[in-house]
Amino acid sequence: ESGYELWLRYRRVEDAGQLARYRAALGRVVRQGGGVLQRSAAGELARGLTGMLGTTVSPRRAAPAKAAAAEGALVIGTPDSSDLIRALVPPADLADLGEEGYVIRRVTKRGRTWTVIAAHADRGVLYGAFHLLRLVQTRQPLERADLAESPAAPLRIADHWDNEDGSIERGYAGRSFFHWDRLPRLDERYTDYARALASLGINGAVINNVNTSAVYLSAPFLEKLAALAGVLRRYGVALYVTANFAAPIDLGGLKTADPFDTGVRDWWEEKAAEIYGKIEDFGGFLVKANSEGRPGPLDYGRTHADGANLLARALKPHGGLVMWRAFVHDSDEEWDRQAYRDFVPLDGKFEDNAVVQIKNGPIDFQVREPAHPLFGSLPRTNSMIELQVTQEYTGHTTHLCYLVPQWKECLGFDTHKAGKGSTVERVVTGRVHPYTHYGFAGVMNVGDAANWTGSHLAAANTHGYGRLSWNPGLSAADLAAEWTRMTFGNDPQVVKTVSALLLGSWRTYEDYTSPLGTGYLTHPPDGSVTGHLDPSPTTTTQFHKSDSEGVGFDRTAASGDGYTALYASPVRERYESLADCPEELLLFLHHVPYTHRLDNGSTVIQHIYDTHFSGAARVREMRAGWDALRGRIDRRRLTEVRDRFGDQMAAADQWRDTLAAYWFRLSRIRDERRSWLQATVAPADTVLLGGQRNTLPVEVANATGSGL
Ligand code: BDP
Repeated sequence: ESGYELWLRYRRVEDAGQLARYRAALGRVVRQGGGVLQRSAAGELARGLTGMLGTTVSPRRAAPAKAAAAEGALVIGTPDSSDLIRALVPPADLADLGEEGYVIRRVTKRGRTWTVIAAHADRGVLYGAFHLLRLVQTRQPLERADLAESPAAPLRIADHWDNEDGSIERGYAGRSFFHWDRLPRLDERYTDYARALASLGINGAVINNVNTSAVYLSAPFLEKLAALAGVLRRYGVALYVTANFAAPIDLGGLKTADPFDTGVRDWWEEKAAEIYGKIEDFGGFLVKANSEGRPGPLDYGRTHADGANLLARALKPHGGLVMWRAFVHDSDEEWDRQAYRDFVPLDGKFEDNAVVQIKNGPIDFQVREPAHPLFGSLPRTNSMIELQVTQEYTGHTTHLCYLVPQWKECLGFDTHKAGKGSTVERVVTGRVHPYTHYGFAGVMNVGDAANWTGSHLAAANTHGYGRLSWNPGLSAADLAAEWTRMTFGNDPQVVKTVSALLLGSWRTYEDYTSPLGTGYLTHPPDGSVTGHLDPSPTTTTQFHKSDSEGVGFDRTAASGDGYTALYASPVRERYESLADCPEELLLFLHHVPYTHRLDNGSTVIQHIYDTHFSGAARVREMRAGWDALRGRIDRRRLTEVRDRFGDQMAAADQWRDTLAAYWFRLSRIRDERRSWLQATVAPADTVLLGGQRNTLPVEVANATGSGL
């Protein structure tokens, strides 16, 4: 198998009894009306059920005749489009589910039993259809099915960092599959992508990079966008683009992009009208402004709110939205505090169709960061969270790093900004402050690779992101198991092994790369794909502040940069205190001597050595675990994943050796548990045990090689 089908694999049900029960319940599909989204729902059910039931299932308009009634039927639709639905599900049961929610239920009426997917609107029917398919894919019994779902947030967006030349910024799964040279000509992959998004409940896609030129807003491009929007629309996905703030200059020939200039305002209004003339359900703009050299309102002495409102007002008559990114920074020193400093004073100044999009943490998608202090700090400004699905700092496609546990941890973080219980999850699902727009954006990890994500297991992150954006209450363990079942089948051994591999992978990656919140240690991007992948601690000391005395970034109010003060009590005090601060964030928040003792009695330096070694060793165990699935997973995917684990083993060793040597060289404190130094350090440079530092210069030979 190539992996192209992702989690939408519809293999025949193996167990004969179960197959018979599914056939009886789902062998006929009745759809009586509805629009394009219901047609897509019916099409997907036909495809999925035909595959899984091993018999042709095609939707009909009429209920099966009495004689065939014993075989039952699946009925889908809305009360408006279907009298059967009206008869089977009381409208009151759908009333609170909104436009996107649905009910899946077994209903027995006048001696006949129906399986029903009912929703208030077609969009709900589509999501319900994918849910039902998921139930069958994961081989759940339907006999007592009775569930109602609606999404936690209205914005569930896939962000692409794709460029018009086909490259993808921080993309590791081949090149972009948005072919601007060929569009408006369409190919099948667009449809399959839209299916994959809809299956997760994702309802918007930003199809170009945050670092964008204005070309996407030009007339010829709008034709291409319209074609793409047409495909996405069939699956309920709205098309958005990132807008370059200087577009009035670059495209319109104006002399300024000042938000207070009437010519600029008119230009955006006309542009918005032009776009909606071509794409009636256009979602809106995402904007990166005044960050990393991008143009923005600050260039004209205006604020981020002024900039966002300029675009928001242009979009408002058409129902569009502006997602304005809070990822702003001018200097490394201020990086952790700048977004807070720039946005908090603007609270309440943004239009109600603008949303501030906040990365999960204050730095930049590191393996471990605290939750961004802006969450909960903008009670009167719509806010959404931005997560990174592509593994920019978490191993690209070489390392397995299942990020759902990381996202869950961030979402579960209690900001205390509006009292106890103001978790990030509740903030971005609009339950803490009365937001009108809120939700999730995920920077995607898909490209034109045969399996979409470059490495087969990376698709678990794509799936996990989408599912969490629908329901952030789902557990990482349930999502890992669900994805595994849908991707590799229901063999209990496979489900158990792959789930465990996924669930342990983030911690393992953290251990051999950057334990205790050390943070940014990767090679800066230099145009090559190894940027932000390989270890390079000496080039990022401004982030981890390691020196011969100690390690860690002092962000306390007492002696550091004051970052801890951006949190509410009691988080602030917990972070400020060396004794109380969560150990996994120790070096993110404090600068400590290498001999500082952790809760487990180890010194910081010893812990660093231990985790680098144990983490790298666990990658070997991961491959062994995977190997044990031989015969249970198709040969191609088995081999490709195995090869990937081989690459990860080598890379983990390189991380371990580079980092252990780096900190030894700085601290000159030797590893108490292993003898790797004795092999490489000349006897004259004796390194003292027991935390005492050797004052002699020590060269660690072969620091990055196998010599350790
Ligand atoms: C960083 C990426 C950079 C992005 C930037 C952003 O390295 O390519 O442009 O974030 O989010 O993680 O704007």
